[in-house]
Amino acid sequence: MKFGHFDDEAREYVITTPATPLPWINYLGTEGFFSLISNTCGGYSFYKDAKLLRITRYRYNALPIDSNGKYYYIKDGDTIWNPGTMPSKTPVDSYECRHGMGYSRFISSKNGLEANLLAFVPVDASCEINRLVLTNHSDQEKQISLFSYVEFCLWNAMDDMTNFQRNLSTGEVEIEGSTVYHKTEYRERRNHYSFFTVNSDIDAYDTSRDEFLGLGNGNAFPDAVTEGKCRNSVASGWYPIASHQINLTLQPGESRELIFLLGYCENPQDQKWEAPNIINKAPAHALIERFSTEEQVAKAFDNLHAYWDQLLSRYTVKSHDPHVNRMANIWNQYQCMITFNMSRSASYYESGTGRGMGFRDSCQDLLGFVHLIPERARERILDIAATQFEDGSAYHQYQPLTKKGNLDIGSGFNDDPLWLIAAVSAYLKETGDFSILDEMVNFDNQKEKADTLYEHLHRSFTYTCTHLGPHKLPLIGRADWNDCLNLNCFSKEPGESFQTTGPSEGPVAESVFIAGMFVKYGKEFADISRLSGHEDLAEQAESAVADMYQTVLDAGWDGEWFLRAYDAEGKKVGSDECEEGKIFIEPQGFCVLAGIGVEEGLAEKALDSVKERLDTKYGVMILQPAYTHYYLNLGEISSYPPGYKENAGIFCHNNPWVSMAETVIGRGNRAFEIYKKTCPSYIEDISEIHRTEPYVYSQMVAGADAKFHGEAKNSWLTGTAAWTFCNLSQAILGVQPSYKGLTIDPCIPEDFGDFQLTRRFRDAMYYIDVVNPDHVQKGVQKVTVDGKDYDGCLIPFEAGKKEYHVTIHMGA
Ligand code: BGC
Ligand code: IFM
Repeated sequence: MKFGHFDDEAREYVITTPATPLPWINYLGTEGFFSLISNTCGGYSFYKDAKLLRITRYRYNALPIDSNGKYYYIKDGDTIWNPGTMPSKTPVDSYECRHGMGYSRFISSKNGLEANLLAFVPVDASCEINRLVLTNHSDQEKQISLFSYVEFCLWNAMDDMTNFQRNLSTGEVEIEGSTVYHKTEYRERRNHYSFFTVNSDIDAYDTSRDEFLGLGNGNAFPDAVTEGKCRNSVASGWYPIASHQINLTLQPGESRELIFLLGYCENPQDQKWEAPNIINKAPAHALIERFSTEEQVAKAFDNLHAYWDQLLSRYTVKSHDPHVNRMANIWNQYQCMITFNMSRSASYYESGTGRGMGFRDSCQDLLGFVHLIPERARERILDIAATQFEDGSAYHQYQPLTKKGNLDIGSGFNDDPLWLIAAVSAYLKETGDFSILDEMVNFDNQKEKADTLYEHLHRSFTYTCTHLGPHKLPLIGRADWNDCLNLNCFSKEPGESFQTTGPSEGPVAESVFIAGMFVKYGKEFADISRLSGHEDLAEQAESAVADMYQTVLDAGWDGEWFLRAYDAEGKKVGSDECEEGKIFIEPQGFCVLAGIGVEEGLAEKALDSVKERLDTKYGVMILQPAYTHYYLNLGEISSYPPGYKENAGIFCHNNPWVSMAETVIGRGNRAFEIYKKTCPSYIEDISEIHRTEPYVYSQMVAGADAKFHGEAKNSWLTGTAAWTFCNLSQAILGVQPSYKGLTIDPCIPEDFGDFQLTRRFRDAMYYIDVVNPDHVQKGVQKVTVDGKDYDGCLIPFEAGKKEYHVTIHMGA
């Protein structure tokens, strides 16, 4: 069952009922000012950091679900309704929500009045524009009152939810014409404020929530709206809001366009402490000036379109499969941008108050983003690397605003360092910009401790070499990619946090997954070293990688698949010997991706075992059999009921690893079969089972052991976005950036047919035609570049050459 449909031409998902199984959201904003917006107008805004600079308030665990947002109430006679239906939930006569690239549009009508609300954040301004067009389609004159509503958050969202003894006394606002300024904290910090304005005269306003809603009232039917009269209240402490009342008379057929603007302003740093205790309104006035006319707003919206046109033109596919085209050309890339911007901070499943940027998460997000805006990828890499410690280990998370490591979580996830190599190698391949390696980067953000980015990579690599366990496999530390595989926590008592460090952290548990990573990214480190003139280190790295390869064969192979780990007592995890958790997905995917066991015939065996033991119609599960009870020696993983999350859920993130691994051994049919199972567009028809947004990936789908097998959770912010984009674009469709050029070597299902691709690579455009007359799954028989036969699939990049016309003839 569907709750809408794709409009590929407009690059929108059109939701046709407000009653989606869960709020289906979108993100507005590209760099600083961001908003989350659901299909019923719920959500919130923040500037750069969802925890520290939260502009509007959201309520978690709220009833009704998703019941705070930027709302417009229309009072038409006795009827009160909202364009997105919330919060009044008054049934409307028609409803449509269109989520597009950086904007959302709500078109609904009631009693002959149509509301068309467009919400977006301009590409180069720190504000959200809400353009509301009201049209009277009835044959009677209408006299209506319109009320806007935003509830301000007192900036630090965590503090805002907890520290009431202080916060109920700090709220301050100021009203100037149609503009409500929210200036709480300005008294103390004098550096930022927000405002909410409209480009029209207003009849009244409110800034005190209690006055507007009425004491003890929810926001569905505010007293001021029911009575048709705002109180002109000026908040002092308590709960500051902004509401404008605008009374309108609309003749039959008449429209009225209103532009609401929620802005965020900062004072220049040097004014910070000298400014008197009144806000400097100049930046707000300048913003309001820029977006107060219909033409200006139309132009800003066009610019947003142009921004996305340009980004999405960097990689385009035309195949016979509409799902592939839609995901590759639109939604998968869009989600890669969102995960790059948000990391794991703000979604409807991450409150924006806990996790900020993840070291491993953001490094992986870069894999799917770097082709879009390489300059921002560069900047991000340097930020991430600056949270690394001198010994190569790293803070697991950091705060987006301060860019400082998160002390509460600390370090100790032993896969983290290697992800930095993954990110940097992807950047180098995409851009050829080796100068990044010479950038001086701090350790732990301390100026006195700095070295080149290359040296950071060297320390990442060395960290694994110097942290090997009894089998010479990498020590797992607190966990590897699988956060919940806490093999050193055997002495933890029930109720103790999994995240604490201390004496219970046993030193010896080992990870075969990290070994796979080390082989894969160790080779990259060797290549980077050689290409940047560190031949001695390249050779050392190659030899360490070769040793690890052998170690995996000796101590990491279980007979039919790769072992997962050894626990703190040296017992196997993910082995046929285990009663539960006999096989895990991660090492099968990653070891094969690293090339381990391909020549030895083990790769095929491992992937066959995955198909036999982990496959379901909704995707590949992370492990089997599920853990049915809690294991002290395994940690958080067994705390989940069977089938959920890391305990035998379908973790969408590592499905592409297995799909890509299949392409390593040339099985395009199977690679694509795996791709399809979790692909949003392919499973749109089962939205009532899947439940999360059908246009983006979710982190997890409940596995076969779960009561709600097939139900997804945690949409949007997941490494799945980047990895599936890599899988589809690089492994299946086969266009892989490499240090010297573009390698083109598709691995597709037999019946996939021919396809065309365009790919911007550095400053050139590649126009690629793939023909497959013999319907092979893999294999390139002939290559032509600009009409001339060419030897090999690597088409070297030549400086100055702006266009490449490539034909790839696949064949046996
Ligand atoms: C979750 C994991 C997550 C981890 C983050 C755990 O509670 O279950 O999925 O990766 O927290 O540190
Ligand atoms: O690898 C992690 C990721 O960092 C956060 N989400 C869950 C994954 C698996 O535990």
